[in-house]
Amino acid sequence: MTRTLAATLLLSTALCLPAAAAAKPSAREAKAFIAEVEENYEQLWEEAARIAWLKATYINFDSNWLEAKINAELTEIAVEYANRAKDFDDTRVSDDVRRKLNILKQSITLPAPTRDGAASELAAITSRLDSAYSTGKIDFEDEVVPQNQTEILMRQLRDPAKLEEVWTKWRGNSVQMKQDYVDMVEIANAGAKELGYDDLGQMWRSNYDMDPDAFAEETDRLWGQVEPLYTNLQCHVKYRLNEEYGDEVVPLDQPIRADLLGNMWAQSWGSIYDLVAPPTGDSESINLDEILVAADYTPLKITQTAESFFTSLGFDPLPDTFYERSQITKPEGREVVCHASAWNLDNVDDIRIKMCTEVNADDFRTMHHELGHNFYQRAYNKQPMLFRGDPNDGFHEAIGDMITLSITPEYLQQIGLVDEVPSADGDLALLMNEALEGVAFLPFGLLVDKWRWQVFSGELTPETYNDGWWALREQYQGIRPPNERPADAFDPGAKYHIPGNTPYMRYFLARVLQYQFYKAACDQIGWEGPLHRCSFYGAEEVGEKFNAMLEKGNSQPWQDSLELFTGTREMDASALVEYYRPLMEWLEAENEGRQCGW
Ligand code: X8Z
Ligand code: ZN
Repeated sequence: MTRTLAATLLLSTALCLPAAAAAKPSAREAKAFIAEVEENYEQLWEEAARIAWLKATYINFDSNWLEAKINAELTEIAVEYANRAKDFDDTRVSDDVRRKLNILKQSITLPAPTRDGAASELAAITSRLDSAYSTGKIDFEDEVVPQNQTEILMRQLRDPAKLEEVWTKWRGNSVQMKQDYVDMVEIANAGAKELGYDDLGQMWRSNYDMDPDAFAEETDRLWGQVEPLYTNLQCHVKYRLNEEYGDEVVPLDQPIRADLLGNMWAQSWGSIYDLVAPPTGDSESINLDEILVAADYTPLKITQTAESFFTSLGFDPLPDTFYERSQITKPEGREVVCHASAWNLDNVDDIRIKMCTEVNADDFRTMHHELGHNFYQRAYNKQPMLFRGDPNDGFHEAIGDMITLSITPEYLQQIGLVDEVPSADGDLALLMNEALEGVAFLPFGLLVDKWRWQVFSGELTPETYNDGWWALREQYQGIRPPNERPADAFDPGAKYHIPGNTPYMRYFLARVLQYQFYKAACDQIGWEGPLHRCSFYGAEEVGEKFNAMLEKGNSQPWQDSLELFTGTREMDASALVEYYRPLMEWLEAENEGRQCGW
């Protein structure tokens, strides 16, 4: 079927060419072209999604083969469509058609050049890279440890030598990815250039309803808003780690060793909360890890709890097929991609998650994140095919994260997970807990694509990939590797989104948007207390307004969608800064006289 479909597309393209060359194509032809694309994509995306699901939940030779084949076809068609869309650059068309033409030109994550075989080569490489990550394993203490368990070790271990061992061994797995990555960059860059971009980084940055250079400046502006908060948090954490591990492991005049922060990539630091906790006064601090276990939560119960937050806002419950078809826990006896993701298999309501859920606070949060994707996908499923998406990829990542900010002690009490709500004395503890996720993440969220932008532009070469990575890690995060990195190291490959080729600036944007959405929701319910205590659980009026934004999908510029829900047209981190103000004041006092910065 797919073969026939591809043949049809090529044939119709060939028939179009003489007309396009002879005269400027008409608005009517543009409309007909879009109708053809949307009809074809409706079938093709579903087929590709079902194959991708099969591969992600059952990695083997054949599923890799199928995935590479369909991805090659998809890339070829997408590039073909992008080129045909360019033919209408000078045609006067309606706003909707223009937006769809732009989507076709800008939204290919990895374009291939049109030369024979390029799309297949690219697809074979990307399938290999993705599988190499997910099936990676290390030997540790006489056991073979799979990828998702290495993450758990980094959360739980406290012995610096063991942490260094796990950290280093996991990075041994990505050495094999380097050549594939280099080849992939070359092919995809050539594809971007053929489509008229300087390089793939510029193509990625062009997808934000603004000039690509202005977008890069926008990310720096947002970082500038939050940098003082991050610098203060980093400083406090460095001093507490120094108290725990001593001067040799944590010298105060150096960036922090990356393996000591309770996370494989030092991107969120919630697991070392106990080491950095502020005083809680008389109130008991809330430890969600312990609470979930004590309350006999299961992965399924975590899923249902997250779902019920959304239904409390007036969203319809998830369909039965969600529970029948999702991968909620890691299956036995086969290889899967454990990195969490949310899917819509038929672009309508065959929505699912794929996770290897464990009962802990991290996965409780991730579950809300993933369901945010699913509820968003279902909200925009009545849009035309090309508008079924978000207008700015930070939106998709921010929906569930906005909900997680509503997981306040009052909310946990409402759902029976805690008996008593801590007094205001406990606020600093709560804010610190949240900051180890929401603030610690910010520079990481920013730098992953800063690195890729440098790779795609050629500013970094394969010889300097790794040093360039660590230069950014030091510059933005103030961290350093625990040992000298070998010449063949490819440390970026140890992070899923690099071999998985998922753009990452979206997560940085989401960390900003999440607080903007949250503050707007709190304003809508008339909340007057400190921002961090607001929960909009059960507020159907918020759900209604939120849904009005979500159901627009990608049919309008993100500025319009943002304005619809928040009343402002700019991304702005001041809600985040307001949320953490009490913590910032405390951190500044703590850090007085300390050697901050790096
Ligand atoms: O990849 C994810 C989600 C799936 S979209 C689990 N996140 C980023 C990561 O894990 O690195 C969520 C936070 C950032
Ligand atoms: Zn996500």
